[in-house]
Amino acid sequence: MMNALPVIAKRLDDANRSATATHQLSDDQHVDAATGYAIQAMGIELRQQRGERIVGVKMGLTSRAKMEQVGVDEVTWGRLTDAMRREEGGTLVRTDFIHPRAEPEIAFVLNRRLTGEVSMAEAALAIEAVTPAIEIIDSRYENFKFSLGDVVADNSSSAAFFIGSYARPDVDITNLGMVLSIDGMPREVGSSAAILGHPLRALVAAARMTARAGHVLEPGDIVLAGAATAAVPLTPGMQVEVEVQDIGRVRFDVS
Ligand code: OOG
Ligand code: MG
Repeated sequence: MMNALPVIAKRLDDANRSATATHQLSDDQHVDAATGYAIQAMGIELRQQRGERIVGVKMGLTSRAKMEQVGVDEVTWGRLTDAMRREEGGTLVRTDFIHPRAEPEIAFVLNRRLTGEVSMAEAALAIEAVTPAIEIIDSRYENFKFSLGDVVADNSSSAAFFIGSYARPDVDITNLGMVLSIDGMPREVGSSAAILGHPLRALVAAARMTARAGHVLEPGDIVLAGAATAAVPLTPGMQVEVEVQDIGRVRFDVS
């Protein structure tokens, strides 16, 4: 039985709001990436109808470590809303999520519109600030298992994010150490170079891929470049911190 796309978008939205996993779309029908993006847009519209505002985008699967962890080897993107943003140093409630994982990331804050085919130099000029970031991903699918179309439909697993303090836009981000620590002990260690060879490429990809969907990156938007390492499952009591060399730290607790 083929389900209409709005029905699927609603099922994923319900799964998110009730923190209850749902079965993969590919159990019922094949969903390609283009269909996945159409479902994602419908799901975001449901959020907007509840008053949420788009504040940027997240890039996903921009590093080999991430691609290998979930078995999907294409770069994806999703939308970030104001309701997904969490206070730096704050507390994340484990039961608000299905099976949350934390990822060490770098975020860009934009100072101008950026859309379509842009060069690395143009992308660099659009950066107001660079910040350390943590993305919380929480696949709405059972066992965190999905195909490319499935994960795209599910807003690329995005659930929440933390942004640290702003660093100057001209800091060299080519090859910075990135450490995700749990309770003060390093758990995942990587380099910003793992993100498409240079995290700026994630911003170039964001401008290009979002434009295909008619989405434009606006001044003030936040763009998460994607995780440099595998994601770490969260359990109550954990203290999570990400440090990005030369940029700074960002942390939160899990209750
Ligand atoms: C897909 C989202 C991946 C990243 O930073 O690579 C992602 C997933 O792993 O569930 O956010
Ligand atoms: Mg991510």
